[in-house]
Amino acid sequence: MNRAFLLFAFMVVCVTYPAHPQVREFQSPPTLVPVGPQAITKVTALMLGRKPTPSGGCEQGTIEVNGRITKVTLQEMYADSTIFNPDTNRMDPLHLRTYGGCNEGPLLTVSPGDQLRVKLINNLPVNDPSCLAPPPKGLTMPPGVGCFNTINLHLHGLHISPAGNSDNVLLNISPSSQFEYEFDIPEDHPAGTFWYHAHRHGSTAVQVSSGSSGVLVVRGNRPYTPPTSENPHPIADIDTILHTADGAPYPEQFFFLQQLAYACFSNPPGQDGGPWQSIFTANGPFTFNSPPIDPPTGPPSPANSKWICPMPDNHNHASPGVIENFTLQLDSASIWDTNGRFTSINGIVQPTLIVPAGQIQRWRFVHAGVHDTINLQIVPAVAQTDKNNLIAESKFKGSRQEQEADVLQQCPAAEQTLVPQFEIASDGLTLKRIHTLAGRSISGADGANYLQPGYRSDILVAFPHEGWYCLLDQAAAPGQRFQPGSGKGGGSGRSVPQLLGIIRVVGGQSINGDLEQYIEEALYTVNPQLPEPVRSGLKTGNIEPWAPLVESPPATPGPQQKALFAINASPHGPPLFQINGQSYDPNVVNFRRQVNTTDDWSLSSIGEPHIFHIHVNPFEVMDVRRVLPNGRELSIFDADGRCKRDLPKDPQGLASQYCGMWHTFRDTVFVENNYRVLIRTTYDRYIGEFVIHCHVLDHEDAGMMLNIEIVPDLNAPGGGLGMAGMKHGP
Ligand SMILES: [Cu+2]
Repeated sequence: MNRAFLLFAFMVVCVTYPAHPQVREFQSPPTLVPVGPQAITKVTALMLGRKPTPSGGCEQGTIEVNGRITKVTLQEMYADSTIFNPDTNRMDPLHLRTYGGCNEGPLLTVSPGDQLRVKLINNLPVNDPSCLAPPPKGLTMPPGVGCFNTINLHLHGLHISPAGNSDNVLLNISPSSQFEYEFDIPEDHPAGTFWYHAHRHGSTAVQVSSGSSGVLVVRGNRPYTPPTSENPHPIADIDTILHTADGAPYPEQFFFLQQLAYACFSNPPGQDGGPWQSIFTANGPFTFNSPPIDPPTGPPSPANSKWICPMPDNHNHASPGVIENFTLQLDSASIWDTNGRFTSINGIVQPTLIVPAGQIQRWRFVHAGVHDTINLQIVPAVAQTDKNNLIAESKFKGSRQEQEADVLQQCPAAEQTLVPQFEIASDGLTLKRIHTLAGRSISGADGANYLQPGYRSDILVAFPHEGWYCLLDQAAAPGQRFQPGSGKGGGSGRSVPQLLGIIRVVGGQSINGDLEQYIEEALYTVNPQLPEPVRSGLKTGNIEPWAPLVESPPATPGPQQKALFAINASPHGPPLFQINGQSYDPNVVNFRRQVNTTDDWSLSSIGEPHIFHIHVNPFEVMDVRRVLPNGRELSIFDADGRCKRDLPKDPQGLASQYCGMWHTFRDTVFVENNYRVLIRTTYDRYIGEFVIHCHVLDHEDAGMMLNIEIVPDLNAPGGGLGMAGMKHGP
């Protein structure tokens, strides 16, 4: 399509559909201020193909690109901002720990072979009540949780060194100090969608649910090259084939999905800095004396009612929305179901995105939330004229529960009308086949894109006709959700669909016929340089030449590794969050393995689902098995890797989100009760200590994490590290 026409269409849109005061425009992630000799070039590059993002007061960081070295300054700081609350139809004030001042950290972009240097400046106050022993009354926390002003930085999904000043999550960066990270991205690193976030044990959940996270994109320009006997699978980047006929990359959009768990606290006069003991809720103050939060059923009480932010006056001293009390705000399986907060996109609740019909776009989704499963669907809205503007017509008011009827009425999901999502990468890694999520089964994996905390999904999407569309977090069966509580698998409360965003399709060209064919035909047509049959493979969704990982080496002989997630009762004190019966101890190495070996791991959960994540190396999903009550295990896949249709009925509903995962490579995976997930991972290249953990980050903080150490040679003294007998300190 002609770019001048698109520009014209865009201008027409702006003139014809002025932003309604209540319409919140979709925004791309914030970007850093370019400095240094190449600043002008960088600014130009940043503006290409994308509207400049209003800084929103978050210019508290810089980027300097000098050849292969990208220097970034990130400030961890308290910042005052706002977020829309559909419940009250106004902006709630926020006072959160952020990277640079926005609700979402700045977009970072690197290329394979780059060195990314991040100067992480911790500008949080030294005075940290969560770091006192014991903490103030009402701020009690599980063992290991606290010191919310101590930070570090993790690049999630990157294959880089976990040691020293690289992706080392065992560092503590104290308030009022700074540290310079050097991340060497290897030349052969896959291009894809990754993210970065705070990862200091004990403060991870508080900081990430406060917005200390952002998108990290690795862009690649390595074209397809034919295999040779020496290099049977040369690396090639899918970025090189996703373009229009005139060579312009498909327009891309980032959807950084956050679950900011802010609450407004009642503080005594003159004590703006805490002590964070009493949350304003619709049913009165929620304090450490309130009844337990779980389960969310039963009569309304402060513990299971929505949080409110009253305007401060002489009678109340309401704080802005903060995240300061781990136990009240995060340490509950069901709190996100009832607290009234909405999943946001790039820091905005229910934004409206404008796209032309017929245009193929690349959408990059990152689940940067802490608690809630997101079940993505795109459906046409019922209201289809500007007069019936979904927002202006006062639809979608109230809490998620109160909006449910409007969502169901305005955004009805139907098999025939669901807009298909063509997934090309999961967890940043290009798939071997395009995974079509279309409307054959509305509640099953065919119709929805299940994102669990930590997941990424890159899709190609094209809208067939002008009109309004809803981006939904669709209601999901209990067995597909993270939220536990029943003791029998996922899903405590009733799952409620949430409107995540609105898509306004204007201009462009309608598509008649099959969307899958339209996209695959487009890929075929615009890439004439590719040899047959690689090129014709695109017509059937075969993208294996651009998949960075195709097959793991066989597992090294030896015992299989296992990770059994369970919350275990403690004889004295709060429940223990454990893997293999062990709570996290930073001084213990739980697994020691040799570099360049390959292990099979068996993952399971008891009591409620958890989310497995391993640093540094991705894994291949080898199999997913239903575990029947008699202990028998049945693979959910048939010989072709498709989900079997004849499995015995699962009372929780088949966890069909696994259906597309057969032999895919990922770094994070949902582990549902009564399932066993079998994975294979190679400890490739890097030595050092890193972690596996549950990506429900409050579980991680509370102990659901283990250390793994990769050594040069298990048979050498000390695993090959240090000199034998050498003393380390006193
Ligand atoms: Cu967990």
